[in-house]
Amino acid sequence: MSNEDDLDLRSLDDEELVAQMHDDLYDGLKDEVCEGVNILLERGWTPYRVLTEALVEGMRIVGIDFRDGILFVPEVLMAANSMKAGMHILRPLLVETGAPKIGKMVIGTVKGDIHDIGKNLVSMMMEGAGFEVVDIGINNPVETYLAALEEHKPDILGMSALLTTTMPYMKVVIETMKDQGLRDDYVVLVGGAPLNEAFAEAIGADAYCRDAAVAVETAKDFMARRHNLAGQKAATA
Ligand code: B1M
Repeated sequence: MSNEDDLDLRSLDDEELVAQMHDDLYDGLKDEVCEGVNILLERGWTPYRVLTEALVEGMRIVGIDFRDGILFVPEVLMAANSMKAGMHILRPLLVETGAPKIGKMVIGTVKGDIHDIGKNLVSMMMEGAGFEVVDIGINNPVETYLAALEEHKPDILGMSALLTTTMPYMKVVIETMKDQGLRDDYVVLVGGAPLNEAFAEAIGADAYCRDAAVAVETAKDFMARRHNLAGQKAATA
């Protein structure tokens, strides 16, 4: 402890500690958030539980006050950086499962949109489930998506959008894929807070993924279908 006013996070029970971590995330206290993550891991929490209950829930609270004009961009950026620091500790633990590679995904946030926490989380969880993930970052125009598909030849294209103003750009990407005769070569999964199933269907995506866990399950499902199809074709050839 550096001074007498510092709170000893270790003295808190799990519930108090998680509540304190929500406060620390809200206040953009990166070191404290990281310390909390480490303490919960030491107490035997799974990385996924720390991620969802301490970090994602904390960011949900930040989102509400951002929406209501109580927090502004600089504060939210600090909260986001604290969340990223916590995710950085969890990443190797979520990713190193030793699972055999079951498919490949290119993922990126669409043009005009710089939100990347959710996308990063999806990437981590997908890697942990045995997918090879090529993350092309934020603010991607259609050309960047197409170049990444050409270069990496994935099974899945994942797109993320957090703004109602940027989500329509997903349609631009899908329509361009159609125009170039590429659409059916890939499974297209989309996600982000303002999306829903009806939107995904309307733009011609294969599925909407509500969160990272759903993204993993959906991706696995599509890979299994692809393998079954390939098996059937081989059997009838
Ligand atoms: Co922004 N922002 N933001 N922001 N921001 C939102 C999205 C907003 C809802 C806040 C609010 O008003 N309540 C609002 C959008 C409103 C709207 O469109 N109707 C908003 C706004 C308005 C803005 C600016 C315009 C603010 C301004 O400048 N005036 C600006 C836009 C910048 C831009 O992109 N051009 C802006 C900026 C920022 C920061 C830079 C400060 C920061 C981003 C930092 C960063 O990402 N590096 C930020 C943040 C942090 C948020 C909130 C608070 C949190 C987003 C987040 O990280 N959530 C957000 C409020 C909210 O969403 N409730 C908000 C945690 C994350 C784990 O969840 O991203 O939903 P999420 O991801 C989930 C699922 O959605 C899904 O799985 C993830 C994990 O479970 N998923 C996928 C996501 N992508 C997927 C892709 C897939 C599958 C699933 O592919 C297969």
